[in-house]
Amino acid sequence: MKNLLKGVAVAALMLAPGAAMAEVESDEPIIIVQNNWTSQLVLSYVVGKVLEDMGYTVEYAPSDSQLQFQAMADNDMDFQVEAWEGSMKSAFEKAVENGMVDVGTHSAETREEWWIPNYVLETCPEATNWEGLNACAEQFSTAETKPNGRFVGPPADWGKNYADRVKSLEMDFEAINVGQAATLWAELQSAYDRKEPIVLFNWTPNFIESKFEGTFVDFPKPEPACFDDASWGPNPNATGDCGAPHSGWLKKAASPRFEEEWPGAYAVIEKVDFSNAQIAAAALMVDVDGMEPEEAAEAWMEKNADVVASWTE
Ligand code: TMO
Repeated sequence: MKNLLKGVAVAALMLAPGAAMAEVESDEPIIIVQNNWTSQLVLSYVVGKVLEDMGYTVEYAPSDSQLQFQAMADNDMDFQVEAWEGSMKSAFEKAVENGMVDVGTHSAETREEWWIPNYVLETCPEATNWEGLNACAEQFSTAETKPNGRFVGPPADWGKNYADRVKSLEMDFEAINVGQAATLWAELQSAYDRKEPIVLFNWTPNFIESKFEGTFVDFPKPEPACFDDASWGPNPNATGDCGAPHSGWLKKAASPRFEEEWPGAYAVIEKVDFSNAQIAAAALMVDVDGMEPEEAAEAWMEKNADVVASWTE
């Protein structure tokens, strides 16, 4: 018993210098939001680990991609590393009106949209455009959607626009939404192996571009009027008859309490800035190399040690 206590005391002494170095403004946990796609999970761990190394207490909490922003405005969650314009703009902007903090825009340029593998162009050469794609809708039909084509749509919390477009543009498609990202890739792989026509939701930066050759489908470019003026766009009787932005922003968001409670950590999240290549690499480590997101975060930090160091300078 005595020896055990002695051991504990020695361990405590050994920890002491580190603990002293790691003095932070508050031990209250910083709650980092986790979503349901890979790069977001990996990069959340990257930022979380940097903050933990500085001595902050970090917790992770899964959240819906739309509801997360109001939760941050309410100080129920504290940080989101990847807010995407295409799927989250309106929920993001509403939450900013309610107090959520826009912590700035990454260098990365993003796109979320209907997407086809390039071999599809052999049988439907105009499919890079929504009207051309629609003309070949039957090629994409399944037993479930016949005679309409099937659009393999995103999980519900990535927004309704992508599926609703079928209605507002009166397309001969039916959106069949998946429950999780992994189903998108399984559908793509199985079609790809057999060179079968497929159109699915995809985004960039992602691991997809290093594994599959493909193209986004162009829809009418979005303008605010597309969503509040029915007369705008190809369908004079419907709103939402447009696509997602071709070069969308990627933002960081924080709770109103963040800067006050953890100013040293806030200085870090302000500096965090990911490029397209850095985000794609994070996804690839998991979706191609098979790492767990947390393990991928460690590997990512090793590869990008200079980037990580620049956040805490
Ligand atoms: C929200 N996402 C990046 C998966 O399109």
